[in-house]
Amino acid sequence: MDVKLMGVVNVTPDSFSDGGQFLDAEAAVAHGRKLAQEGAHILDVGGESTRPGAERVDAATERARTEPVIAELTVDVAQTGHEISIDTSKASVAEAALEAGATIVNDVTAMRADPEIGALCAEREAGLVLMHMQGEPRTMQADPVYEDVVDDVRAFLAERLEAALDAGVDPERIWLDPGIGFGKTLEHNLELLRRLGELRALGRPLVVGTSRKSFIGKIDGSEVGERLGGSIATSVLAAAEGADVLRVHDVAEMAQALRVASAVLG
Ligand code: PMM
Repeated sequence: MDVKLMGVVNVTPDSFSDGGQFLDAEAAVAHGRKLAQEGAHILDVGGESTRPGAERVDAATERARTEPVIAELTVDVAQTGHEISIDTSKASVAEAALEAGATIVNDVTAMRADPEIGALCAEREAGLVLMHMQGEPRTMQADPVYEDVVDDVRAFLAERLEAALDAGVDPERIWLDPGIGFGKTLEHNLELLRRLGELRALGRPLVVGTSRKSFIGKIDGSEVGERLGGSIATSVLAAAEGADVLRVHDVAEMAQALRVASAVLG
């Protein structure tokens, strides 16, 4: 399994998984360094929570949270070789992040919130992660409905991939993500993980983020801080189904799980 790890560095007061922990820039930088040393290939820095029900943050706040953290983490890149992504849906925040040293934009709205993100990535030769979400974070868990969740997600990602190519983004630098937990019931999430391989037909590498998400708690009643086992199980299975990048909070544990799973599979 040749899979890369994207380590999560949330600089937000309210992310569902680690909200408030790293709001302080110095703490976020220290956390990012730790994840890089543990083997993260990409550090995903975010300044706006996308948790279900979250309110939107203005661009200035988001930028003030993320830009200094990215600038600091960029200094280490030569040593650890990681890339930095900015988890944002706003072109102005993405632009500041790319200026500060990020090389990938991770957009959970797949350029729907701000179409300028495509042109920006094209111009700066940046990578772009396009994620599926039904609805928006404030309302997405209300009553998600699909005809066939895998077919619907695949059609959406195919359309967004075309839009990114039309904007001039380098085809080799586009990743696609089914958006586990974004406008999906437990069954939808499980179905997507089970049939993840079908999304390979899109011809682009897949990013998958299950880490600490609430669907794990729906299975066994675990609280957010008690979901490492479920995060590992779903991530290893996603890797076996063909995920190329796993977005995770616990990099050291996930790296070990993947090493061992790879050794067993041979
Ligand atoms: N999940 C969250 C935030 N950003 N980006 C991508 N590409 N994929 C995800 O699954 C994803 C994301 C929510 O998790 P967090 O609040 O723990 O960061």
